[in-house]
Amino acid sequence: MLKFGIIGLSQSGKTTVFNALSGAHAAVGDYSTSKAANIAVVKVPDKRLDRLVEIFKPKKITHAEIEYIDIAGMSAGASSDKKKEAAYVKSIRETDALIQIVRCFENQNVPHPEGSVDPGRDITETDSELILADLMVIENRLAKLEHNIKVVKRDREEAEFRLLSRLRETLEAEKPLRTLDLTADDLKMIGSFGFLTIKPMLYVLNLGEDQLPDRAKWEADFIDLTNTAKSGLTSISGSLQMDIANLDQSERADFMKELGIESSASDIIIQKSFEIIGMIAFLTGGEPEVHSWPIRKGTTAQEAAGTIHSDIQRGFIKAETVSFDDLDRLGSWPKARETGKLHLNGKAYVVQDGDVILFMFNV
Ligand SMILES: Nc1nc2c(ncn2[C@@H]2O[C@H](COP(=O)(O)OP(=O)(O)OP(=O)(O)O)[C@@H](O)[C@H]2O)c(=O)[nH]1
Ligand SMILES: [Mg+2]
Repeated sequence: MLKFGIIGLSQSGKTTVFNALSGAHAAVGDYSTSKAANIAVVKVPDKRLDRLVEIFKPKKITHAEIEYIDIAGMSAGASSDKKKEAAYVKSIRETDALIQIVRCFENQNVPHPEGSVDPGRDITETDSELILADLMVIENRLAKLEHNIKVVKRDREEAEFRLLSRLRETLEAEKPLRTLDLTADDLKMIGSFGFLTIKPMLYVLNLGEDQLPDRAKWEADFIDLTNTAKSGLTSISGSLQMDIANLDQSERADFMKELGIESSASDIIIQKSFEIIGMIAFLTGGEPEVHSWPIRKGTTAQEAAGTIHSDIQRGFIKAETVSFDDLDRLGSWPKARETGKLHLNGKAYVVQDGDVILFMFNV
């Protein structure tokens, strides 16, 4: 399952947003003395599943899921406390993508660790910690490579040296690695390092209720953060959204309407989470279950089969595929077959968003 880490300075509203996302009730503010990470699994909304339910009348509906981890707060200068920093970096290393909560709200009762509210400064600070951690990994590896190359010249090590030098330049210019255009070969070469700044990042401006009317202006101020496909930006009011998440389904719509809020935090953030990580979903349908499966763009049919079960991947024969739009229009699997909209794809077929697939396999 995809893991998203929620990071940001202490008291920026991480746990509040976590609760808003997951409907959980983790303690916030002064009550958040426990430093264990909060973890929640959240369903990804997908309207296409509703239509599949009409078509297949299944016993069970399963949404794609994302795991959110509220990573224990990093106070300013965490890097001076080696043990704390190591734990912080380790939890981040284990995630697939990051969500950075940026405090914009003013609140006299919640002192900012830096003494003032300054979102730009906080972003720089949080990003710099990650950049430093990556730089350290690169410096160590470069030193080793330099030594090795002196002893024996090896093409592979020289190529790695060149690539890492390029990454170092980027980091020294205080840019995260996600801003680089790296080839598949490059990524393979550096895959084992677990770089932090290469992970997709969603910046979430945490606005006070009073700042909500100026949402567009706040987002415009930070739009530069989204100059790569692997980063995104949104704004919400964390505490309002947490209240919304705590309401019953029936009260929720009215409350949101009253406040002029169109989408819930979970809808906004989950959607954006999916986008920055380059995720799509394929669907499976039948009488027992309709199911939405998250995969990365570019995943082949055989790899996609593996997300369901390793046996299906191993014994893969064909993937019978119809696009959601065709199935939606035609209304049934037999109809899709009759009209030639059902395609038999081999293992190298690149799965498209919304493909409805029936895997044929042999074990
Ligand atoms: N006014 C206002 N207060 C907020 C908002 N979001 C969070 N707070 C308050 O800020 C305080 C800190 O929120 P938390 O969610 O605990 O922050 P955190 O980042 O998890 O803090 P640590 O885990 O200690 O690092 C709490 O008292 C929240 O009620 C908001 O949108 N508006
Ligand atoms: Mg917290």
